[in-house]
Amino acid sequence: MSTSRPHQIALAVVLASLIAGCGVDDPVASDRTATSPTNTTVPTATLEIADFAFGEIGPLAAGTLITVDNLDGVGHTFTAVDGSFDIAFIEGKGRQMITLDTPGTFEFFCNIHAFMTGTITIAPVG
Ligand SMILES: [Cu+2]
Repeated sequence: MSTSRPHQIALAVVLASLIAGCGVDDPVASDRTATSPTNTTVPTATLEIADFAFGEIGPLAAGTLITVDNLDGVGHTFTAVDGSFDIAFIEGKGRQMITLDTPGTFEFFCNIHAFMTGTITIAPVG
């Protein structure tokens, strides 16, 4: 009978430390929630790839989060001619994201199908 007591005490200690752990974590979680509104102000844009061609993408503000959406069944890359950015592989029907922070006009191409080209302009913020 009394042999089960140490078990119960150990369980109680584990539960108490788990509950205490949750109490410590909660303020951190609410801090993260409090800072999230600033994250939602990041501008976003989508660049589609379809039929072995890049779609149009207008001038974007520096820091825009760009989703490159590959609608083709084969892989492509999103590669700057000057090497300033490179998504080395976007699988067929896949998508990847990249943030371009440096203002300027950049020519890009697909490193697998070099005939796929485009131009993107990144405008300075402010
Ligand atoms: Cu390609």
